[in-house]
Amino acid sequence: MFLKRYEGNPILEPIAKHSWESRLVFNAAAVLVDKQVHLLYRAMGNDRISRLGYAVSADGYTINERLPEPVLTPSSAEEKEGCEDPRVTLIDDKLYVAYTAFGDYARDKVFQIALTSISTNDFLSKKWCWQDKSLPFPGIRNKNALLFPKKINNQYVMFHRLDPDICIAKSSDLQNWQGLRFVMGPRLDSWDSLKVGTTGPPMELNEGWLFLYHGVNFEKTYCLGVALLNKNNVEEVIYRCKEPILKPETAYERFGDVRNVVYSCGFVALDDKILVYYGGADSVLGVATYDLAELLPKK
Ligand code: BMA
Repeated sequence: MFLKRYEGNPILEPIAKHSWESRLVFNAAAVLVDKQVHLLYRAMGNDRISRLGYAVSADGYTINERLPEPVLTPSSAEEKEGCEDPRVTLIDDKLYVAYTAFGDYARDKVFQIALTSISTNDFLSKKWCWQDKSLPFPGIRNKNALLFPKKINNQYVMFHRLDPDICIAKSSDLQNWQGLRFVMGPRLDSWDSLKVGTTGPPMELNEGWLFLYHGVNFEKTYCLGVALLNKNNVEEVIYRCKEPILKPETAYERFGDVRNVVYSCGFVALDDKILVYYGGADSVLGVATYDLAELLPKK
C-alpha cells in the first residue's frame, strides 16, 4: 500500500531571485481553512537559515498564490539558526504553529520545540501577527512537535520527539507541559529502526486517530508510515503499518541537499482523499495521495 505521487510534483521549488528561499524549499505544514489548503513551508537561502514561507492552493495541487517574503522568521537567540519544520493545528479560532527553533548550535548544542499562534482572521488576511511564542521545554533537545486538533480530557495534547521516540505531553494552558510519556519507538530490523517522529496533526476518524509518522533506518533513509491511535487514549497505538507508505524513489526524493528523504509536516483530507505534503531530499515540496479507506487496516 503506497501513497500515489502527484504527477505534477514538485509543487514548490526554490525561487532563485528570493534570497531567503533561493536554495531549498521543503517540509510544509498543511491546514484546511475556508476550503483552501494553506501551506507554511520551510525555506533556505545561501545563509542556510530556515524561514517559513506561505503558499495556498484551492485544489490541493496547484499553487494559486505564493508570497514573495517569509511569514515567520527567527526572532530570538534560541532560533538564531532558523525556524524549521512547522506543524499547524486549527483549534477553535486560532492556528497553532509548533516548529523547531535552532539556536546557536556551535555554542549551545540546542535545537528545541517552539510554539506560537495566530488568529484565523489574521492568518486569512495575511497579517502575520504571531502571538505567544514560547518554548515548552526550554533547553531540552527536542523536535517534531504538533498539537492535536482538540482538547482530550480537557487538556491540550502534544506529540513530540525525544530522540529516538515519539512522546506525548499534556497541558491545560499551553504554557506548562506535563505527563511526558513514551508513545512509539523504533523497531529492530525495520524501515523505522533508528528513530521515529511525527508528520502533521492526527485526524480523528470513527476507528481512532489517523497518525502518519516518519521513520528513519540506519542508512538514514527517511520514509513515511501510518498508525492508528486509540480515540480516547491517544498514547495507545492500536495499529502500525509493517511497510512504509512512501519511500524515496524518484530523483527529487533521492537526490538533493540530503539524499533519500521523504519528510512530511502535514496532511489534509480533501473530498475522499488524504493529501500528504512532503519534502523531497530536503530540497523541494511534493504531494502524494491516498483514499482514506485504503490507509486504514483491513478488518
Ligand atoms: C530532520 C529535520 C528535517 C529533515 C530531516 C532529513 O532531522 O532536520 O527537517 O527533513 O532531518 O534531513
